[in-house]
Formats: sequence, C-alpha cells, structure tokens
Amino acid sequence: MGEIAKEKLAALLLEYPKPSGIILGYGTAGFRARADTLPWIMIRIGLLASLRSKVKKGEYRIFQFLVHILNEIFIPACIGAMVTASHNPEHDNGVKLIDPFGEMLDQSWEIYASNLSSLDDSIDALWNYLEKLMTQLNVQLKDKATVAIAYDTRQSSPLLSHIVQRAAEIFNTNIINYELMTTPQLHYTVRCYNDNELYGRCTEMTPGAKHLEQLAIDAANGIGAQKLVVLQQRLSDLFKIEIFNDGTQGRLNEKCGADYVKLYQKAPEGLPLTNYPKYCSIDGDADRLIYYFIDQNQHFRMLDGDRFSVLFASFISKKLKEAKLIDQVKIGVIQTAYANGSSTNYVINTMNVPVACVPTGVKHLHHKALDFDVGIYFEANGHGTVLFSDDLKTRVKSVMEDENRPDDEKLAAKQLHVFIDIINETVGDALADLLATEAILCLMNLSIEGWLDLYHDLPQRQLKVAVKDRTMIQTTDAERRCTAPAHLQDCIDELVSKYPSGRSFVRPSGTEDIVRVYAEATTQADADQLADEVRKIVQELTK
Ligand code: 16G
Ligand code: ZN
Repeated sequence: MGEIAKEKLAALLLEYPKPSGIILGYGTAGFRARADTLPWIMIRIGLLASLRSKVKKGEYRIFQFLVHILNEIFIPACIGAMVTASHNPEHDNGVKLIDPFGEMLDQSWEIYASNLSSLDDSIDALWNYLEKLMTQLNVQLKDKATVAIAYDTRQSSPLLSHIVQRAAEIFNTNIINYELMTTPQLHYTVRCYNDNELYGRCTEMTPGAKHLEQLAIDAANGIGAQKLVVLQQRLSDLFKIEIFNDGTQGRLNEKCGADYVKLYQKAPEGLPLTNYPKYCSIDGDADRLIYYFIDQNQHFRMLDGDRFSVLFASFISKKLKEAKLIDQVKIGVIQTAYANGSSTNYVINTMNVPVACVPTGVKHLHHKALDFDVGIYFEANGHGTVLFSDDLKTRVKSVMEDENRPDDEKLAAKQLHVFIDIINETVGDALADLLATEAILCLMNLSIEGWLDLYHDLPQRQLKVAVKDRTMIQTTDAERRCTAPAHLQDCIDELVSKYPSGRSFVRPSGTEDIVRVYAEATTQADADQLADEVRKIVQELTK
C-alpha cells in the first residue's frame, strides 16, 4: 500500500509543483495567497487533513461504546477543509482545516502544516516526514479517514479543492464533497456529522407572529448569496429580504462586502441606498456581518462587531433574568483591542457584564468564550458568535418544560432556547447572526436607530505602516502594549496622555507584511492626529 501511495503522491507533486522560493505559513486564516500560487499547498493540506482525521478516529462519536460493540472502532472523525480567502480579492484563495467539534484546527497542529509547507517537492523527503509524523501520531496509512470539503464561489476554488481531495484520497480517505458552502456552514456541518446529528440540524427560527422589518443585504458577490436565496424563500411569510451583489454581475468582495463597508465606512457599490430601513453586508464566505442605515440627517451609520456583542448580551441577560436563571450564570463578553472603548465601557459599566480582552484572531476569542456559561464574542470586523455551556442549555430546557413555572418564565426560556438553536456555536456565521439580530430587534422592539443609540462610539483611526521587519514589534497584554522595540511603549503612553480618552496600540499584522496602528480619542481630529503621531514613532524606532 505504501509504495502505491508514494507513487501516487510523487505523480501529484509533479502535476502541481511547488514554485521555487515560496514560503507559506499556516496563519490565523490558514494558508492564504494568490490563487495561482496555491495548488501545491493543497496537496499538503489534503495529506494533513487525512492524518488529523485518523488521529481523531472515533473520539468525538457519541455512542462510541455501540460503535465499539459493532467492532467499528476505526470510524474516523470527520475533518473539514474549507477552500476560501474570505473577504480578500477574487484572485486570492486559501484553505483552512476544521477540527471535529467544528472549531479551528488545534494550534498544536499548525506547526505540522507549516512544516509540510516548507518541504519542497522531493518525494523522498516529504515521504520521510510523513512517515515520521505518522509514527509520532501513532497512526498508519491504512487507517481510515474522513474529510469534508467545501469551497466558495471563486473561480479557482473547484480546482484547488479537487487537489485537496486527490491528496487526501492517497491516504485512504473517504471524501464528502459539499461543494459550494459558506465557511460557517462547513464548520457546523462537520460538527453535526461527528455528533451523529445530535448537535443539531440546520434550523431556522420563528421569533413570533410579528412582522420583521425589511432588510437589504449585500452578499459580496459570494457564496452567501446562494444560501440567502434559500433563507429568503423559507422566511418569505415572516420577513422580506432583498439580496444585492448576488454574484450575477460584480466581482467577489470588490467594492462590496462586510470588510469594504467596515474599512471605508461607506455603503458598498451595487446596493442602492433607497428606502430600506436597514442594510447589511456579509463577506465572501459569509462569516462576517456588518449592519448600516441612513439616519434622519442622511448620514451613513454603521453597526460593527462590537454592536452585536452588546445587542446579544443585552438580550441574553434580559431573558436569563426573566427566566430566573441569571444568578447562576457566568456571562462574559470577549473582545480584542480593536473594540471601541465606548463599547467596552458600556458592557462593563451599564450592563454589568465582565469583558475579557484577547489577542486578534477568532481562535483566541473562541477559546476564551469557553470559560463562560454564556461567552459572547465578536471582532470589530463583524465575525463572532455566542457559546453556551452544556449545563446552561440543560437548565434553560428544564425551565422551558417545567409546568410549575409561570408562563413568562417559560416563554423567556423558550426564546433563549430558540436563540441557542439559531446561533452557530462552531464559528461566527453571518447568516445565523443575521437571523439572531433580526429576532432580537423584533423581540426587544428595538429599531436600528435605538440599537445604535445604546452607546456612542469614540472616533477612531486605523493605519498601516510599512516597516523593514514587522517582527521587531512585539506585544503583550492582548496586544495592548508593546514590549519591543525598546521605548516604543513609553513613547505611545506619552502621546496618548495628551488626548482626553485617548487610547492607542500597535501590533504586527498576522495576514500582511505591515504593522497596524490603532488610535481613538474624543474627536475624529484627535484620533487622526494620535494615530499619525504613533505611526511616526513606529517608523522611527523600526528603521
Ligand atoms: C484573520 C482572522 C481575523 C482577524 C484578522 C486580523 C480568522 C478566521 N481570521 O482574518 O479574525 O481579525 O486575521 O488580521 O481568525 P491582521 O492580523 O492582518 O490584522
Ligand atoms: Zn470570511
């Protein structure tokens, strides 16, 4: 078996050779680069997905004991491989692996991904590494594996995912090809598969008899558009949605999508700001969501990730109180340094909910959210979700079903139960978040203006700084403070102290070869100036 597999792999390497001099690390978003430079890495990711599945065999199967009795101990856990470059331009692509619980690939495996990536096309060297890795992981080529593959609407995606499939198949892998899916859908699907569908099935919600307000959605010309059409039809009696940038004309993520709206703080092209009470944008693989509307003064107003945290946390606390569950529940909001200071202040001081700050990157937020019974996390870019502990889920259900409880307590528990059902706990999911948001606005009788008015953002500015070597910048305290180069933090502190409510931090980007500067203050002019002063000092100290 080994010889044949080795030959097949050698042939695949010849077919999709690694360009010379290319270096690609498995970062926060998996592997990501220009699509035409990626085929070779798909071979490595296919192999790795297969190994990961072999290692995780049966571990997450409920009824494992039955499986055992049936002598099928080698049922592998399903690993996901998602081919997408999310909000990045159409010409980029990427791939990332999804672990059995629907979460991102365990950090301890990122190094194997990067090691495989660093090896060139020499079949002997690669084979050698794979054999060593298999010994270390205690798995064999003949062990079965299951890999679920899906991809976004990029032109390059079918070929790239096909390479993942062919590589994985060399390692005795059963492939489930879901073809076109959003990233969160694949996360959720992997989780359901591994839990024998006990975790959930794809469900939608019905918040009550009330009609929801109309919503215009910019689908970034991505995969979300196709999935939104299904929602649109299923929800047509309850909720009228209009889909723009549905992929029939414009290009993926080009002047549209959540990232564009967030970055430029303006409406996307291809979506007319006409008479809709509210609008939203998702990104190319539908895991980010940003809302906006035009206010009475004809100003563009945006609601980003921080706003979802506040809305979701308000709703959940309210329902927990109504269901008389709040006292026993540890609830927390998880943010990054990019969260607007006003949102942090509101959550802590008005809502009395603790806030944890973690480094940028979904995996950090997700991990921290597991510390709570209700862990609400969002990055300012609109990626986020809510995690509920099993214990709380059980308690919510028991209140809902307790005949001795008053009706209002049971109703609140039921609403929480529905919320838990809607939300995609495996990862931030623009479509699930959108449904949850609409349901909450309706149930709390809150308009989009009312939602925006909960607190007032501090003006902020973000800048990119090109430096010789971005790793010169080192940070601590969830990226809020610098430890290197020397004196940088002292200089930032001094600059910040000159501005009322000033705050600023710098961090090396994990996705681009630049350093990012963030500043906020009480006026836009101050925020701009502070950001610029910090930029200068970064340039000075990294020369
Ligand atoms: C990646 C991360 C995102 C983070 C961004 C930061 C995931 C799935 N995505 O896109 O969470 O906000 O990187 O980029 O983790 P930066 O390091 O370039 O600022
Ligand atoms: Zn995305």
